[in-house]
Amino acid sequence: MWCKDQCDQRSTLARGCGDHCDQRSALARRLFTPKNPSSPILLDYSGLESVTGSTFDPSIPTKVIIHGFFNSANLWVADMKDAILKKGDFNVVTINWEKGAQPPDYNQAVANVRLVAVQTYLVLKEMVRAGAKLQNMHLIGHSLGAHMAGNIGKLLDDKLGRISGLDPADPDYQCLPKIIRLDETDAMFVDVVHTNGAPFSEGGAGLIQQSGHIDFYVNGGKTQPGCPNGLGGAFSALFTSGVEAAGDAVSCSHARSHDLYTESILSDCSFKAFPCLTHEDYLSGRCMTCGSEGCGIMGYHADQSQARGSMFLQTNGKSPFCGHQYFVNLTVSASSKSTKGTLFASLQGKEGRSSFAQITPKNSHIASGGTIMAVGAFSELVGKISSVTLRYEKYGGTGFGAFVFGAGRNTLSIDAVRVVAGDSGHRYDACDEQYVLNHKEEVLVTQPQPASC
Ligand SMILES: [Ca+2]
Repeated sequence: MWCKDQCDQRSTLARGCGDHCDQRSALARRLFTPKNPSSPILLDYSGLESVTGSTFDPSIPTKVIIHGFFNSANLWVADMKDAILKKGDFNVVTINWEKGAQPPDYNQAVANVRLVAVQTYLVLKEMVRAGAKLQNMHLIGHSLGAHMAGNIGKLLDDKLGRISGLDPADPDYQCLPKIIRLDETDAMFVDVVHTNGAPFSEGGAGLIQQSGHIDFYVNGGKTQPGCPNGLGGAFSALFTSGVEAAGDAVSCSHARSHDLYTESILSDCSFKAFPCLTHEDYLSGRCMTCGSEGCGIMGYHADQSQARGSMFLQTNGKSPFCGHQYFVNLTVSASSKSTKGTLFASLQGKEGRSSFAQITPKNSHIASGGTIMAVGAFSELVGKISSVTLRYEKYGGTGFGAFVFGAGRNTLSIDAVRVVAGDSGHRYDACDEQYVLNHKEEVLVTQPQPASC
C-alpha cells in the first residue's frame, strides 16, 4: 500500500529522509515562481536548505494547489498554476500525490490525506523559517485535497491566511467532526465552492454542508449545467462512448469547481453571488439584492468581499461560465397547452445586448397557465432593459422515425415577461399582448408604454 511504501512517518521525520521517501512514493511538491514559471523545483521537508536553496521568495504570497482522488498535479492543477502566475508574483507549490490518490481504494486515499498533510505542513513550516508569513499563504484544494488543506491549516494552529475548498469530498467526511474535515476554523478565511453536493446515490461526490466562512452554491451546488445527470448520465456515457467518457460524466459536476475557480482568476466577469437560504428561493427571485450582508464573489477573488454565509449564483454550462445574474419570470398563457422544452432569453438595453442565456433546465415540463421562474447567467450587462428576445425549443422526444414519444408542442404562448437585474435591481415588465413562440423562432418582446403588470 502507498502508505506503507512511504517511509514510516515518525522514522522519516527523525531521519530527515524526505527526499528518499518522495522518490519511492512519487510524491512531489513542485515550486514554481516568476523566476521558474514552467520548470518546477522539488521541495522536501528535510531542512531549511530545500527552501532557501530554491527560487522561493518569502516576501511574496504563496499559493499551494492540492488535487483530489483519482487525479494528479499534471492536469487542471497545472492550468490553475499558470493562471495564478499570470495574475501576479507568487510562489506556487503544486502537491502531486497521484500515487496515494489512486483508485480503487478510496479509504486508503482518505488515510493518505493525513500523511501528505503532515508532510506539506513541514514544508510550509520551513517557508516560515525562511521568512514567509502564514497569513500570506493560501491553500487551494479540490475534493480530498480540500480536506487535506483543512488538515494542514489545523496543524498550523489555524493561522493560515486562507483556504479555498473546491467541492470538498463527501464520502467518509459528511458530518464528521470539524477536526477531520475542512471547516471555517482551519484558516483565517475559508471560502468553499459547492458544485456536486447531490446525494452519493445520484452521483454526488461533494459535501453540501456549509464548510467555510462563505459557501458558494453554484447552480444550487448539486449538479452542473452541461454535465450528464448523475449516475444515469454515466451509464449512458459508458454504453455510448466507453469507460473514459463514463468517468468524465461522473466527475463532470465535481470537476466544475476547479474549472470555475481557474476561470475566475483572470476573468473580467466577477462571479457575483447573492446571499440566500436555498436554491429554490434564489431561482424564485427572492434574493436578487445584496442586502445588508453584501454579495460574495465566487472564486479566486472571494477575499475581496466582506460577505459571509451561503451564497448562490447561476453559471453557463460551458466556458466562459461566468455571467451576470438576471431573474426572469414568464407567465404561460392558460390557452397554451402544456409542453416540454427549453427556453432561452436575450436582453437588450441602453448599453447593448446580451447573448442568449438558457433560463430553464433542458427539456423542462412547461405547464399551461403556469409560471416559469429562473435566474440566468447572461454574458453581458445591458443597462436599463428596453426589450427581451425569447426563444423556445421544443423537446424532440425519444425514439426515431414514426415512433417518437413525448415530444413537446410546436408553439408556446406567454402572457407576461418580467426581468430583474441582479446588479442594479432594475426591473423590466411586459404584459400588453400575448407572445407566441414557435419552435426555434426568436420573438422580440417590447412594451412601448410602462407596463401595469
Ligand atoms: Ca477542520
